Amino acid sequence: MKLGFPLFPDSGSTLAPQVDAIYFFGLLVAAFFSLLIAVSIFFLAFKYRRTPENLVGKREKAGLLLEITWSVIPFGIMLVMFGWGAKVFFTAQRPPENAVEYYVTGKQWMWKFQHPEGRREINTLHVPLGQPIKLIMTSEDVIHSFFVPAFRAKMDVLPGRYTHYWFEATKPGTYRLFCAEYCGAEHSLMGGSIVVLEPREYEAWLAGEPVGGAGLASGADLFKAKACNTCHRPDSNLQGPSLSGIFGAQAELATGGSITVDEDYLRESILDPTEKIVKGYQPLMPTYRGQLSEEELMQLIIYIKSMSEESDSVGPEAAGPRSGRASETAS
Ligand code: HEC
Ligand SMILES: [Cu+2]
Repeated sequence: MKLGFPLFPDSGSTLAPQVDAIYFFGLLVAAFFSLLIAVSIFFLAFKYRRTPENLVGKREKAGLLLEITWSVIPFGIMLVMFGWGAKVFFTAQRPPENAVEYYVTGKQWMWKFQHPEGRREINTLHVPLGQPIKLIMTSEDVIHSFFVPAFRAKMDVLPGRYTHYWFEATKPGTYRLFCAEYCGAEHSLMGGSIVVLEPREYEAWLAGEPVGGAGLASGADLFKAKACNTCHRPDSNLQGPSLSGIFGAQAELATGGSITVDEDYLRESILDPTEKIVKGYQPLMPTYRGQLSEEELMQLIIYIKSMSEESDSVGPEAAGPRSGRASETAS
């Protein structure tokens, strides 16, 4: 469909054709019924126009069969739209298992990115082709929204919690990124681009970039600088529980019950340590609210997650036995 002007945004992700298909289906149904109704109005108005001067209207009995037909058919079409829409929605909301995690911080008025290998970028994100990519996103200040029209996906970026976005790019190229939530004076300038590279080119690009970024300490450094290690040695239970292998596992709480350790739980544990106390421990941990930027918090969370990965490779014993915690990865 070449019209000389962009009727449709470029299509660049595995999700795009699915979203377009359901969009066109909706459009087709709407166009068909609009036409049917418009034509019927004119046809019936003409057919039943008053010919003899003294003709008056008479009431028609409603036909039951007709009533049922024009209720059941639209209902069926709506159900198709609902079922199909739900399927595409779930696909869009659930990152595939093998997705690689990238981190995004929105800030008035820029996007900051961090690669899994630690590379950092502002307003431009390089990603490899054909690899599902999961973005873990938060905001330093107000609500932003991450929107790449070519990927047909959009997700709000909220202060104080993490939201997720995923895509798998289907062709190399540069795709525009927009902030889709009015966020202040320079909202319209808060954009950027996603650069999709062939996997080999991506490797070459990565190799040429320095790890880490100016002025931002790594999670491991922050863990020492903020004295987390005085209570949480990675390999032992001192005053605080060992953090090795906790990500994705269940945390047993002093109040009873348990909770899956995810990014939001780690965030809360650091900013509001007294909110959920780990079973068997005293509420000794000081709050770090106001002492860490969103980006620093993210570095700490990435670091704690990486401890989990290490413990996966050496086995649960090497990471220290954890009382009262059932790791999903430990067999
Ligand atoms: C004074 C000692 C102390 C310091 C310093 C400390 N913590 Fe803690 N931390 C604890 C204790 C005790 C607990 C368990 C009780 C609780 O849940 O508050 C805990 C719990 C946690 C948990 C929840 C763990 C779980 O198993 O569910 C996380 C995550 C955590 N701390 C991270 C950190 C980070 C990151 C830092 C540094 C920025 C830090 N802590 C600094 C003592 C400390
Ligand atoms: Cu914004």
